[in-house]
Amino acid sequence: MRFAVERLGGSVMRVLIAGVDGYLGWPLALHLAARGHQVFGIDNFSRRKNVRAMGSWSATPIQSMGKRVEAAGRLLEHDIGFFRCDLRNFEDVLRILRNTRPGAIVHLGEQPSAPFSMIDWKHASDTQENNVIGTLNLLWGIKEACPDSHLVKLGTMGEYGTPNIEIPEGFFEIEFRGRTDKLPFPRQAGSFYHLSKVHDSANIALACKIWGLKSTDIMQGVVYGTRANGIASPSLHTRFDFDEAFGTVINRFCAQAVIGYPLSPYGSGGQRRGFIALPDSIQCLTIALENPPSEGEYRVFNQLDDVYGINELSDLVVKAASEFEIIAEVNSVENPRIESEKHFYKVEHEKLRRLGFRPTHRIERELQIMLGDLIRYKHRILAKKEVITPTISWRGQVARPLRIPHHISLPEVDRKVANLISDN
Ligand code: USQ
Repeated sequence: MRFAVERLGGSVMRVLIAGVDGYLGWPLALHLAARGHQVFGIDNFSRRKNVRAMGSWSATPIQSMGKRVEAAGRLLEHDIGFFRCDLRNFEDVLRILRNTRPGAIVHLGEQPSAPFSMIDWKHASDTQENNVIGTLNLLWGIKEACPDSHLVKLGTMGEYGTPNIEIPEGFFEIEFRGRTDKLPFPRQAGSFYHLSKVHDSANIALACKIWGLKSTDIMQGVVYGTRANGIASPSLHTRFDFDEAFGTVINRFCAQAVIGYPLSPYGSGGQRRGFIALPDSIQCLTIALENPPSEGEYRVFNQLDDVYGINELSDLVVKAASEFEIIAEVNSVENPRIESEKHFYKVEHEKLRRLGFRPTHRIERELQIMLGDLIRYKHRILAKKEVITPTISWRGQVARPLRIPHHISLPEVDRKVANLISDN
């Protein structure tokens, strides 16, 4: 079906979210719909499959996509369109872009876990194929179907690594042997996952340069939290992972505290990273969408609220847990990754603030909200507690036998996709 392409008033847009079933995708869909945008989502449900393959599940019980869309309609009067689609299938991507003709596309549809990409060659190559080819297909699809639309692409702060100088927003002035230039800041990724996003960035910059597309490449820090605007009822929950591959560090620390499992800083815990709470990530993506770059522009935003050390975070979670009368212990484990544990880390992150980004809460408040929510789902974390201990090693050895089958393919292109699209 071809959607009616009526003129939308003011700054209201048709927005296509790739990865709408994910941790960020679903709350972003609710938030954008509440702001009056016409929202369509696509997903291949690989996140659900891959978390299942890790032997885990979301601590917050989440609904099927059909029920999510139905609940958003019933409870919030949002009309969110959905297509099942694998971004690796170019014909399907092109057909959806032609039918929906979005003014903006938010690309969150990638395999997001560094440990998952380090399991073995199969997971490394599946991650890079899914992420790099998926993004390349979107770029070619946009060129063919909707070259004026704005691509908001989720990159990662991990593209830059941890250099011994301040990290600028994408580009820096450099003087070398008497000449100066403004160049992309060097990328030094630490996993095959993070490196897939480096490749994406290079492809997007090229597409903007040669075809005049416009894109915002978001270098996002580690996200944490259970809530965002619009999650008005348990049937609208977003997912919350805590396993060693898909759980990010603050989320894992909170889940660990709730079930009385020691918090797990890796190594000496001196690693420093940028962090942003879930509602603030949604706020920033919305700001990027509603303030597009000009034609042909490739711009980079560093999207984070603040920088913390891992030990500092475990202290904050211990303190927040004590307010719920939970005595959380900390027990650092041998670092399964190869990364600096003591390093300089300073990040420029002004562009989003200049466009109006204001953090919703201090981290202490966000931790209270998270712990309060997770206590309700303690039984679900307890039921899967064996997925918490890290077993995937960057050195290629697995600390103990993996629970997961050795060669999990990301899902094959689902033949139902074509039917679903022609049905619509
Ligand atoms: N860490 C611990 N203990 C744990 C888990 C992690 O000390 O139990 C440490 C890691 O060693 C690392 C830091 O916490 O130094 C961050 O690890 P993470 O698993 O929270 O995040 P990371 O693997 O870097 O990836 C996550 C998301 C990814 C996103 C990235 C942003 O999974 O999709 O791109 O955060 S960033 O880290 O800024 O590159």
